[in-house]
Amino acid sequence: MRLPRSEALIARAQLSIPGGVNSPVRAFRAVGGAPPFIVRGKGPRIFDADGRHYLDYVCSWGPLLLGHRPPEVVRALEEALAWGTSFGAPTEREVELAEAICECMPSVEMVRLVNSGTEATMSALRLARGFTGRDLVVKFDGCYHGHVDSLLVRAGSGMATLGIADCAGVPTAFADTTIAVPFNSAAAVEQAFQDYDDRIAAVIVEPVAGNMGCVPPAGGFLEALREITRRHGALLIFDEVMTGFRLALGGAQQLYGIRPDLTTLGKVIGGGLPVGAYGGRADIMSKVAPLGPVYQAGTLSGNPLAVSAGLAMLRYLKAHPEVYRQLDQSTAQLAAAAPEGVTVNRSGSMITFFFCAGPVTDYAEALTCDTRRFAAFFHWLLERGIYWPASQFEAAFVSAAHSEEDVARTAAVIREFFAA
Ligand code: KE4
Repeated sequence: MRLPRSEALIARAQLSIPGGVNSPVRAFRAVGGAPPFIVRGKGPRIFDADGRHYLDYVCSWGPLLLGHRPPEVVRALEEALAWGTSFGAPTEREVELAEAICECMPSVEMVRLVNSGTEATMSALRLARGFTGRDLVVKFDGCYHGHVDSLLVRAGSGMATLGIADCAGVPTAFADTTIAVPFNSAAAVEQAFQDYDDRIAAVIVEPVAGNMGCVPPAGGFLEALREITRRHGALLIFDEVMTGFRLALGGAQQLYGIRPDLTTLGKVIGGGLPVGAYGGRADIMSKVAPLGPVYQAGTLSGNPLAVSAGLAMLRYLKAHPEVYRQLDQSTAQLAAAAPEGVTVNRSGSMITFFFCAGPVTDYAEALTCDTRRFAAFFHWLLERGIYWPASQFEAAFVSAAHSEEDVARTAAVIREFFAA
């Protein structure tokens, strides 16, 4: 499929931006071809520089649970813009967003707003170390928690997409503070505590993994993490940057009934603008400056525009809980389009078609997939006006703006691929 304007734009972009993109997975390196340059979005659709449009199942990598330019968010932004863009001072609006997050996620007794998921996880790790006085952190192969130095170890998302095992530029001393074990293996976590016991500050996990493709937790896995960390005096951190407010109003922790010590958030809570957050037990959060000795700061943290968009999103979701049932039903329709020999994992409106016989319960199994066949799947969809994540190791996202007809057409195009 030729996209002359986008092809010219990516060539131009590469002269001033590494790879022509501001985030690696956007470069289409794993699937080939020039990425469409997007001009605008509306509802479930995005429109590119060559006049084509697509049903969008990337949804800005998760934030756009209500699709592009939902009226409530646009209105909130217009109102906020009339007052100013940034003050570097407290505002009532950021208190309202913090209160909304705490109300929806009871484990979050206090929360600090930042500007990205990476800032959230980086800060949560520092806080866990400061609170426990311990240095080591357990993470899971294939999970991705943003580009935090010490967490770029056996990470998923763009690192899996590009086949980067361990990131250059991360000092060995930093990487050595991370113990990476297989996802869904409580035994491996138990062993890590046998080996390093009172040196482990925290276990950080995507409660439903999305960055090796979608991999839900095995039965009892999250409960085991909760029990093991509590028994060893370590903190349990749920990285809900992707799952928070997407899988349920209370996130994965509501779905699975687990109360983590800390939670990190992003994506949906910004309504498409840059917001991240970390929060949890008040006794832990009380260690954060200016209350305590764990320092974290940010020029644009709690930015009035971003916070207004996020607050409008959360207020809408609180008033319309039926959205989650709709999202689940739409995504189930897509899952039903997969034939034998393809493994579909999904949780709520997160879904991945793995090109292997399966099951896919961890990173090692995800890596057995036929990524060339995934690339063919990706382009089959793109050429037919469906914009899917450009990597086997990413989750696709359905929005509330995708109509029954949109989803039915997408399922039909997927079926055609497998029948071809
Ligand atoms: P950001 O710094 O990109 O806002 O959030 C980092 C992050 C943290 N935790 C989880 C569970 C995440 O999924 C992410 C970011 N997700 C990727 C998509 N898999 C962002 C897309 C990109 O890197 O361009």
